[in-house]
Amino acid sequence: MTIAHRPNDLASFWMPFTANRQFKKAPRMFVAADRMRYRTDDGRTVLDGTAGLWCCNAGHNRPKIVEAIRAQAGELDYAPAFQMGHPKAFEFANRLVAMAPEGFDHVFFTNSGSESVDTALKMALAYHRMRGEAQRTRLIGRERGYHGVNFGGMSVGGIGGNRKMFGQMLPHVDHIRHTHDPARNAFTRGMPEHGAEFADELERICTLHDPSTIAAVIVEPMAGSTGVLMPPKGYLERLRAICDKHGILLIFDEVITGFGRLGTPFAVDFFGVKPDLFTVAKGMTNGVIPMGGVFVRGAIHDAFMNGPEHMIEFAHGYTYSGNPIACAAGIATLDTYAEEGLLTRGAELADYWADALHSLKGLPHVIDIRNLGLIGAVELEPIAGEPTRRAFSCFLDAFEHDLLIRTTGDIIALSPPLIIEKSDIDELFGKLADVLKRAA
Ligand code: PXG
Ligand code: PLP
Repeated sequence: MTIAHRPNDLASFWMPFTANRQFKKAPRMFVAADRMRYRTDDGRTVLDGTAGLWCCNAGHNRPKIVEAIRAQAGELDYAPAFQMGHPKAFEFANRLVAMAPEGFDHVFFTNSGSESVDTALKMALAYHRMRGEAQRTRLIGRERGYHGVNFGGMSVGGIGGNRKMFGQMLPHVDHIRHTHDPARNAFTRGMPEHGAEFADELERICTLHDPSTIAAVIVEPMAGSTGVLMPPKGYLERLRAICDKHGILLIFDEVITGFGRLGTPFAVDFFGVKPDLFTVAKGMTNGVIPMGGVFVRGAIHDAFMNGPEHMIEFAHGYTYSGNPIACAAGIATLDTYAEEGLLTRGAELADYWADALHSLKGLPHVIDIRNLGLIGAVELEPIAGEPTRRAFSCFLDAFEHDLLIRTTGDIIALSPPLIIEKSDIDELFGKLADVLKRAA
């Protein structure tokens, strides 16, 4: 194959969530990808330990998806999203609702996880207003939560570094504490035993603000971006019970957990706790075309379907909501998942994955290891006075040794394509063990 030439000027592109100056001094470029592996511009093959950014769940360059995009582009490239329809949007929505947990009868289309979150928050506020509870304007998130980067998601998000530069954000937002408790839970396999009681903080916040002012609580059922925090056993059930008691909507942000990451189609299936709305993106189209969505229970949708029929019920939507090429990619993605059993493959591999991951215990600087489904995290002791440097050095070293990992703070996060084979798992953890042994 031909290798693309390095662009000779990297200055124009202001890269997202990137150390731009470091990158541009020593660029890391992918030029092709197939199944489990990327190809770099210097001709190396790199094992994808992160499914891109938690999104290429069926791996790369999947023929059905590629073909669907080509065909759709040649047939109907774009149709107006407002007041007009096209068949693929309805077909994709039907397919999604058919595979969603029972009761989620409708899906609203967006173009990213961030847009999905802001859409879900707006739905929650509007829903209460429709029902005559316009005083429910408060939104509750959680420390260390990640809900994207738009103003709504950032406001309910709880990662300090993502918030501190951007002023006041939304008013009337509060946060419950995060669930990380290494003193009691370090090196737990699967869900931690301790910490269900952290959910009770929601009750305290309800008392403080008056629960009848709270519209919704939003959490990631498994917190990904902050460095992979599994919900303690019983925790999500308690959140659900407190929300029910006070008439508060519960939103799960399934942007990472959706589409097979935990070995079930959705985290709702895995944990057996049902929110009122849940957000998706990423794996919805295998990451190939930007797309996201919000799944909604029938009763919430129906509350909007009042008033004169010629009136728009929900004043919200994006130019690219339900874009035809995105929908075609999404349908082909669901076909690929179904044909290859990928949405439950994580469950088959979870034990093998967990064994390999936890074998890293005892290597230098490793202070915690966490796993669930096909997700893994290795938490490293930070270098004194230089947080994030150790993990970032591991990321660079892994890349030089043909392995793509992701780091956040001093945590290494792993989330491979769900097509991963046992031999790939061996290779991944063999390489990662070497990285950790070399780590300063
Ligand atoms: N909610 C959750 C739970 C997410 O994980 C978003 C919303 C925002 O999605 P968009 O599509 O707007 O990026 C996310 C995204 C990482 C990483 O390495 C995680 C995300 C994005 C990029 C990197 O942890 N999560
Ligand atoms: N800004 C302007 C000036 C617009 O006209 C629009 C959409 O029409 C937007 C922002 C929103 O763009 P999008 O629908 O892609 O989110």
